Amino acid sequence: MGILNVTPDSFSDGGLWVDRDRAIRHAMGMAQAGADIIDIGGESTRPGSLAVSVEQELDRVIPLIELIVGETGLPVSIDTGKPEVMQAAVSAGAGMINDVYALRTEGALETAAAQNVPVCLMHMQGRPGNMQHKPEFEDVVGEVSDFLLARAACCERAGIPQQNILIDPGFGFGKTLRHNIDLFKAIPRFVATPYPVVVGISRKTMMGQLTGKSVGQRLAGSISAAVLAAQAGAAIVRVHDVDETVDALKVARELQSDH
Ligand code: PT1
Repeated sequence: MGILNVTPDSFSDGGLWVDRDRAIRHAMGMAQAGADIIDIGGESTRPGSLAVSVEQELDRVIPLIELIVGETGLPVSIDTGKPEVMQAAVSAGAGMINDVYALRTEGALETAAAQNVPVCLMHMQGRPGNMQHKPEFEDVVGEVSDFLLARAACCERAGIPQQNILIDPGFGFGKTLRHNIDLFKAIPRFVATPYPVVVGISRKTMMGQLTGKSVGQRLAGSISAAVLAAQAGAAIVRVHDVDETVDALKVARELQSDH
């Protein structure tokens, strides 16, 4: 899964058109490089980020979804917690909903169920604005796993078929380095549930903590984590660097296969 952030570039004076053109070229590049899904998000959820309005998010993502589905032919996933955006995105051609709030926003569960597309449920402690303030768990793997299974059960009760539900431990979302490491090592436990597992770790703070590198220097660390996640059974890895990650996954797969 290739990441396409469509949060405006404050350094560009071309407005939405320049950003749109750049976004489409980036999506085409990821498709060419072997992405299977493009994940489009119009609201940052990294630590300390602030919410944007429904109108702003719709303006950013909806015109792009149609273009990117048309140009790349790839399934597009919409990274949003807002029911209005979920609905409009699927109408515009998105084939998957990726919600870091795990459909807990008012109206999101019902709206997602009505769209008839796969949904990715992610665990987060707190909200993006405050989640890294003082993350605390007694048993991070148990708590994250209980939360995801409870949300998946809610989805099934709301009419989302089991085969349309994916789960994601939410690396970096209200977690210390220790929590993230414990969760990463427990990927096989999440894989043992009925739900395919999504792992998003690319360029995150934990990569910086493990390597001492700034955000632009975390490629090797991120690839290493993506390969290990896939080896542990993750179905989808959400990454910025599609070309490099696809190569790494191809090599790892060939050098490990029994045939
Ligand atoms: C993710 C994810 C996501 N991450 C899914 N969707 C982000 N399913 C957005 C940091 O520690 O992991 N899974 N959508 C981006 N969020 C973050 C969080 C970015 C933490 C950076 C950090 O640096």
